[in-house]
Amino acid sequence: MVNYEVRVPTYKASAVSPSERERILARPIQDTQNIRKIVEPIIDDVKARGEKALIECAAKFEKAELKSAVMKAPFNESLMKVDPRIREDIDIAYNNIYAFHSAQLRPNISVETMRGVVCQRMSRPIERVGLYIPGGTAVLPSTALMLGVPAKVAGCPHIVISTPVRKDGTVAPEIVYIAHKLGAEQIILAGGAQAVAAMAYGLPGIPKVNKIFGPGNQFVTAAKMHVQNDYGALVAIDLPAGPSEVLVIVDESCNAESVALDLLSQAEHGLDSQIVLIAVALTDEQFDQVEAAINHHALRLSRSSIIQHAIKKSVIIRTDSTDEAFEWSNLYGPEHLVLHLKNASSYLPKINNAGSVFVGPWSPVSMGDYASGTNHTLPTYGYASSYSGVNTDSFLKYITTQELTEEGIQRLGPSVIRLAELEGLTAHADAVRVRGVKL
Ligand code: HSO
Ligand code: ZN
Repeated sequence: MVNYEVRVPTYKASAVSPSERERILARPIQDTQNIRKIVEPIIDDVKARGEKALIECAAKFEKAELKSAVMKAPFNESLMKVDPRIREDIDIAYNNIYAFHSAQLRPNISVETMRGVVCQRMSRPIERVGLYIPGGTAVLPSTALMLGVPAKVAGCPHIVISTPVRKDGTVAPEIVYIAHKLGAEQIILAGGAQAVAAMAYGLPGIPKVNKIFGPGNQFVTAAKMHVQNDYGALVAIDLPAGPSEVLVIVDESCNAESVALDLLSQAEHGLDSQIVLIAVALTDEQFDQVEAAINHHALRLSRSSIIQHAIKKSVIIRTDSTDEAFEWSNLYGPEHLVLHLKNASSYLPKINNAGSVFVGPWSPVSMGDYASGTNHTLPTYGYASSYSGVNTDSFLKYITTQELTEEGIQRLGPSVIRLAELEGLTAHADAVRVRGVKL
């Protein structure tokens, strides 16, 4: 056996009891108590002092001096000078994301549930949406696309973006270009909890938003949870986003290099990213090849130190069958699930819990992260068992309507009167009786 410098803890599925499975797959525990203690005073400060507080935060956290913490559209051309090739790439990604998210729009529905009783459902865009674009260890214009394009598709009339500035006080020109393409009205120059607070409570000239979207570090997530629970803010959030993660299932058909890089592409996101590899019936020789590739690339890549840290909390499971592999995968509920399996698409029916699935050897997560058309804002931390990733519906509300004819109320009214009286709600019953319905 080779002595690798980067070693991911490896288990044989057959030697693991069901209760141990959960322990092995546990995500690192997050210390939410302490984070809340840091985040809440920041939120209160932004709520009380608005832009002044944001300017101070930029000095403290981004080490940037700002005169104003808001950029209003139309954004100056000089702020969106993007390499023409990159501009084209952004446009290609934009169009693919647009196409996939437009196809998600659903027609209004109308159903005559009984003769004379017509129920309808119509959608309306959320009026004001706030999109958080993280800065931190990587600038993420792709996230601006992933949040902004579905907002556009849904028809949201007011889009606000919030993103931390770089040290020189500017925003990456790619983000400004995308904000311009989306028709965003303002860019709030703030990151972290302060950005969330600014969007939730508004600033002079910028009304509060109705829903906040976007991934971020633990402070951003804690702030989103906080404002969501504040009746004063009356603001919704997309989903509780956490560190990136990927689970890759491989069989003997896999290419070791591709597998290694699919894993490491998510490990490079952050120190707390997690990767899981499930190897189905590999020979020791094949398995060693995969491990060697992980080791080789983990040491070679530009974000090697982040990767090596993330890998420590990651696991490899060796199973005998694909059925077992999918049991593990469904238990984990990965944000990204990659299938390096022969006839990969035939396994889709076995998947119950996953944010987004990457099927077969030609579908690395990177494609979905940037440009294929699916969204990259996905449930992490096991939330894939109950949440969907961001999609066009995330930017819409549905309103139901009903219209009854006189015949309709005569037919259905007696049942409603009896049900209302059963509940002791006589005004409900009388609202039907007064219209001439008799039992
Ligand atoms: N994989 C990330 C999204 C992203 N990747 C942005 C590259 N840029 C979500 O977990
Ligand atoms: Zn990614």
